[in-house]
Amino acid sequence: MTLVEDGPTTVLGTRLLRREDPALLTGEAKFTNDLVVPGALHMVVVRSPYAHAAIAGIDLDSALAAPGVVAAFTGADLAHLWAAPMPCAWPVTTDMKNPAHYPLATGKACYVGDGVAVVLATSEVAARDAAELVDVRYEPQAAVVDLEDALSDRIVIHPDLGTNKSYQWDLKIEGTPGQVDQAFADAAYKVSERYVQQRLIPIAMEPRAVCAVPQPFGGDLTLYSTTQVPHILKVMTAVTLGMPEHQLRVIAPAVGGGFGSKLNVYAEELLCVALALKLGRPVRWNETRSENAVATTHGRGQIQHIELAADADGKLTAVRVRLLADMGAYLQLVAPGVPLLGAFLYAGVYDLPLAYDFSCTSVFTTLTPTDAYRGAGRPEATYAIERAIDALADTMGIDPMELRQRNFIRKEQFPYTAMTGLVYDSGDHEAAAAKAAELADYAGVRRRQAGQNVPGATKLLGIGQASYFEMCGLAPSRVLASLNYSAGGWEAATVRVLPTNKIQVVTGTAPHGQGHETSWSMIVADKLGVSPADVDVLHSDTAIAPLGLDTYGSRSLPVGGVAIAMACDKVIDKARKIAAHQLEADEADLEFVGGTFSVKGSPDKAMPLAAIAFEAFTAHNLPDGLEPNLEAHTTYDPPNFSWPFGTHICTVEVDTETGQVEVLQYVAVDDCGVRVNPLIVEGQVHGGVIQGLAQALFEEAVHDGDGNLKNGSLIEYLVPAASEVPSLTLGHTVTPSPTNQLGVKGIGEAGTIGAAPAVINAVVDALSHLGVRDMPMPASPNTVWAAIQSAIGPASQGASK
Ligand code: MCN
Repeated sequence: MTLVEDGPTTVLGTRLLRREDPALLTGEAKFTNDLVVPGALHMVVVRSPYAHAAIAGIDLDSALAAPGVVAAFTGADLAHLWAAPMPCAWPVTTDMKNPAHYPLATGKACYVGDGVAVVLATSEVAARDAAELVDVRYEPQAAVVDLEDALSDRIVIHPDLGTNKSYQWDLKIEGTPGQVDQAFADAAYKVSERYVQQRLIPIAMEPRAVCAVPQPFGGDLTLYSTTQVPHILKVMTAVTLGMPEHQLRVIAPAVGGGFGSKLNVYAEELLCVALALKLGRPVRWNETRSENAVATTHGRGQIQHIELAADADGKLTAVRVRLLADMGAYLQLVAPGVPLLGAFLYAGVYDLPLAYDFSCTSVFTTLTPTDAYRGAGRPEATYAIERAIDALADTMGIDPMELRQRNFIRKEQFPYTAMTGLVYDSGDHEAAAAKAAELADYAGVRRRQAGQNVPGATKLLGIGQASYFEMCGLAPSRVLASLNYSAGGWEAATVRVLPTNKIQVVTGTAPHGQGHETSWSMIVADKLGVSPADVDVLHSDTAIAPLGLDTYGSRSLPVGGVAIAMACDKVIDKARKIAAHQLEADEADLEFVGGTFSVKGSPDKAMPLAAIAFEAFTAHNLPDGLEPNLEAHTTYDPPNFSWPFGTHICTVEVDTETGQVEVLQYVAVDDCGVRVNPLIVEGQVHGGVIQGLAQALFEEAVHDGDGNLKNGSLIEYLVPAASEVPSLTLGHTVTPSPTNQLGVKGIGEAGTIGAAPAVINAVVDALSHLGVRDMPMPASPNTVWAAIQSAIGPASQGASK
C-alpha cells in the first residue's frame, strides 16, 4: 500500500494509488480492439450521408466482388434475424411514441450515420474499401434539425407515428389547486428565462468496438464489447435476437471511458452477434473517431424555459419549467428518461413550498439519437435553476450569493422531504458555500471587480457560483418502477475468503475509468482486516459476475460498494460462528478487530481470519449444520437515492475586444459523504468539472440545416486539452448519508453538474454592467463578442459602456 499523505489509520479514506493505472499506463491493459481473434471477419457499416432520405435501392454486387469480402447485407436481408426491435427500456408514459428501430434501416435513413448495410471481409481495410463500393440510391428529403420546428410537425419523420412528438411528461405539485399560478400572480419578483442545452458528443477516449465469438459446437457465443453495461447488454441482446440468454456471455475488457455513451445497446453489438451466429465465424467491428461522432449517442439537446416567483425578500414561492428535449431520430436505451432524472431537481438546493410545475415534451429530429451523458438530466436542471437564480438576483439588485443564502434548505431540515415527495438524505449547503466562498476569496474578487470593471475597461472580471444537489446512486427499484424504468436498481456482490486468506470479490459494477478495483479492495480490507493488495476484484464478465446492473448514474459506490460491505458483514458473521466453535466461546463474547477474533477480556484466546478461512475450507471441525467455505453473497436494493451536493465558484476575466474568456480560478467544494478514496474522488471531480467547463466554453455538436454534422473530428470539436483548462482548487465537506452503512454518496457526475452554470454565471457577471443578461453555451469568443456588441448597441461598437 502506498500512502501519499498522512491519513487516518484505517485503509478507508486514504489516498491509495489506483491499482488500475500501471496496466493502463504501460499498455498492458487489453481493450476490445486489442483482442487477437483468429479467423474473425471485420464488419464495416455503410452509413447514410443524408439526414433524411428514402432508400430506393441498394446494390451490393461490386462490394461482394471486392477482394477479401465474404458477405454483405442490407437491412432487408437481415430483417428475419430480429425477434424484437432495438430496446428502449424507459417508456416514460403509456402513450409514448417509439418508432420501430432495427440495427439496419430499411425504408428510409433518419440521420447522417444511420446504418443501411454491412460488409464483412477478412481484414478491416478490405471491408472499408468494399463498403465504399456499396451503391445506395437515396431519395433525400428535408431534414428536421430544430426542436421547435420538429414540434410543429411541418415534416413528420416517422409517418406511421403521425407526429414528431414522442411524449409529454408532467409533474405538477401544488399544496392547493392553482397555487403555482397564484404564486406567480402574487410574486414581488419574477424571472422568465430560456436556456439552450446544446448537443454534446461524449468523446470517450476509446471509440466503440465489438467482437462476437461463437463457439463451434453448442451455439454459445461470447460478446466482447466496450460497454458500461455488460449485464444489461446480455439481457437485451438475448431479447432482441430471441437467443437463449444462458448461451450468451458478455465481457467488457478494459474500457476507455464512456460518460454514459456506452450505457446502451447498439446496432453494431446486435449485428456482430447475429452475423457471427449466422456465419459461424467471429465477427468484429471497430468504430473510427469520425464514425463515433455520428453513430454513438449524443448528450443534452434541450430547450429550457424556467420561471421563478419570489416574495419581497427573494424567497422562492414557485418554479415553473417547460422542457423541449431532442431524442434524435430514434429512442435509444434510456433516452426518454433522461429529462425525468432532472425533473426532480429544478428547484435545486432551495426550500420551495408545494408550488412546482414541470412539463417535458420530447421530439424526434433527423439527428443522431441522444441518450445519457455524464449527469443525464441533472446538469441541465442545475444549469437552469442556477442561471435563473442569478437572473433573479440581478432583477432584485442583490448579490446572487446572498439570494442563495436566503433560500438554502437549512442543515437542520434534513432529512428533507422535497415538494416532489423525494427525501434528500443529508446536506449542509451553507457550509459548502461558505467554504467555497473562502477558497475563492469571494469578497476579495468582488472588491477587485469594483476597481477593474470601470467604464472603458476591456478586461472585465466576473465571479459565478453554482450550488447543486444531485440525485444519484440510481436505485431504489420501486422508485425506478414508479418512473416506468424497465429495470431495477439493486446491485450484487460476492465476497469469498480463499483458503490462504486471499479475498475474491465479485461485483456487478462495470468500471470504465472509476477505479472500482482499488475502491472495492479498500472496503474489503477495512472490513476484514486484510491488506488491499490481498483483495482481487472480478467484474465485467457475465460468466464470472453473473448478477449485476452495471455502472452509470454514480451508483457503483452507494449501491455496489455498499453491497460489498454487506457481504463482508455476512462473511464476518459466519467466521464468528467458526471462531466461537473452535475457541469454545460464546459468539457474543467475541470481538473482531484487525482481522482477528478474540474473546473480550482474554486477548490470548484468539483466532485470525486466516486460520478460520482454512478451517472453513477443510471443514474438519465446523459447527453442526454450518456449510463449508467462507463466502457470502448480497443483493442490495437501497432505500433511497444518494444526494451529494456542493458549491462551485468560478472567476473569469473576459476580454471585451476579442470575446475571449479566461478562467482565472475554479473552486469546487463537493460533499459525497464519507470518501472511500479521496484521490479517486478528486480525480472524478477533476474530470467532471472539466467536462462541464467544456460544455460552458468549448463543445457543441454543430449541424447545418441539412442535418450534417459540421464538426465531427477532434480538430473541430473542441475537447479541451490540459493546457486549455485551469488547475482546480478543490475543497470538500463530509456529510455522511444516513441511508447506507458506509455513509457514502456518489461522486462520478457531481463535477459536471456544478461546472457549466458556475462558469456561465461568471461570464454573465463580468458583463452584466454592460447590459448582458445571458450567454449561450458554448461561450466561444465569437458568441461572447456578439453578446457584448448586441448589449452595448451599434452606436458604441468596439467600446465598453
Ligand atoms: N468514491 C469514493 N468515495 C465516495 C464516492 C465515490 O471513493 N464518497 C469513488 C468510488 O469508490 C469509485 C469512484 O469514486 O471508485 C466513482 O464512484 P461513483 O460515484 O459511485 O460512480 P460510478 O463508479 O458509478 O461511476 C459512474 C460515473 C458516471 S455516471 C459517469 S458518466 C462517469 C464517471 O462515473 N464516467 C466516467 N466517471 C468517469 N470516469 C472515467 N474515467 N471515465 C468515465 O467514462
